[in-house]
Amino acid sequence: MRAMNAPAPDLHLAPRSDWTRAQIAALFALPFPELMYRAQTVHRAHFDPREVQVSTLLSIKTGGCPEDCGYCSQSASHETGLKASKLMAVEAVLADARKAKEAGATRFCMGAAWRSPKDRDLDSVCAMVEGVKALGMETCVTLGMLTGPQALRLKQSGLDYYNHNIDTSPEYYGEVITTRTFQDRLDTLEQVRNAGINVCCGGIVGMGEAENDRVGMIHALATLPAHPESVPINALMAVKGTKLGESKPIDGIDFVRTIAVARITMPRSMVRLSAGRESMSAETQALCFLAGANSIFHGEKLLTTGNPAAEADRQLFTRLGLVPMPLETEGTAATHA
Ligand code: SAM
Ligand code: DTB
Ligand code: SF4
Repeated sequence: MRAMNAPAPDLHLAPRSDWTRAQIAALFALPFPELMYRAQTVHRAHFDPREVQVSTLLSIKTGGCPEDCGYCSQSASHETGLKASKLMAVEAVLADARKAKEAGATRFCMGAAWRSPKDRDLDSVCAMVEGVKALGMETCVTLGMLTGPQALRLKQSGLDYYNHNIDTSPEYYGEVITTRTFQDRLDTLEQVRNAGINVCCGGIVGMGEAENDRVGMIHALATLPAHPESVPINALMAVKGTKLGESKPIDGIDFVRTIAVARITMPRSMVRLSAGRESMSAETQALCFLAGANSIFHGEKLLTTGNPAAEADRQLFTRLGLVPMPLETEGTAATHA
């Protein structure tokens, strides 16, 4: 065993896209102290470990989705008791964005339960993006599959980020979703990247996947032609009535390991501790930040499910000595070398 204060071998502080599955599996298998040490070393090479970027989510079009994603409360294939609604009016969205800004968010993320947007709907979404930008916030939308021209329209309206998750490993994907393929996801990600929009892409753990699927998921993300600027790691919100509604919660340490491996393999990306914080202890969240997570969703609702109360997050930041990441610092590390 090397001396405790010797530098860890095999640490790649600069981004690389040639990770092998074996290398990623080896990271998952590291003794926890070693994994955390490496994740922190990488994190501190690129970020101030006290800073956490704060985003707020809003569901601008809820429910009635034709896709059959096994985890999702909004799929028309599931009886979850969720009330479907039409696309919100632009002014109502901007009112929510203003509140999010007042509550400290620097990015406003708007989600729609679509397989893909209709061009008419995109007019409204572009107006929302323009309005949120005018408030001085960063913008993110997640609308399902996009064509190249749709991605370009969003870029022209000032969109900063597009969220489109690969969700799980290529092999497990078909167990979770049957109405689209893993390749469909990669195709949209390519359109987003080609349009010059920052990519927000991650996945969900706790869907009954094996550790090898977590390896495959991180491998798929870390070997994209460019790393996503933002990598959300979600713990499944098990919603009654969905195919995965009875799933057993993921073990906290396994969740932290996934965050740490994302941090090590995608050194300059923002790693977001996403869905699942509501039922996580302050201690588990603290471990996630120590493992290199540096972004959260703030606000009492995600899209349709719960998130910690504003006061709980305020206390968490105070207890841990964390500070919201100023807008100016965002993106400085994520810019690809
Ligand atoms: N319909 C679009 C799509 O799927 O691309 C955008 C909205 S969809 C709700 C955005 C992402 O939220 C999904 O890709 C998934 O990763 C995440 N998500 C949805 N339901 C979730 C749940 N119950 N628990 C954790 N993450 C979830
Ligand atoms: C992401 O990766 N997580 C967010 C955001 N991108 C759109 C969504 C989480 C949704 C959790 C379930 C819900 O609230 O419906
Ligand atoms: Fe529809 Fe998105 Fe939910 Fe899948 S995750 S059912 S595409 S809203």
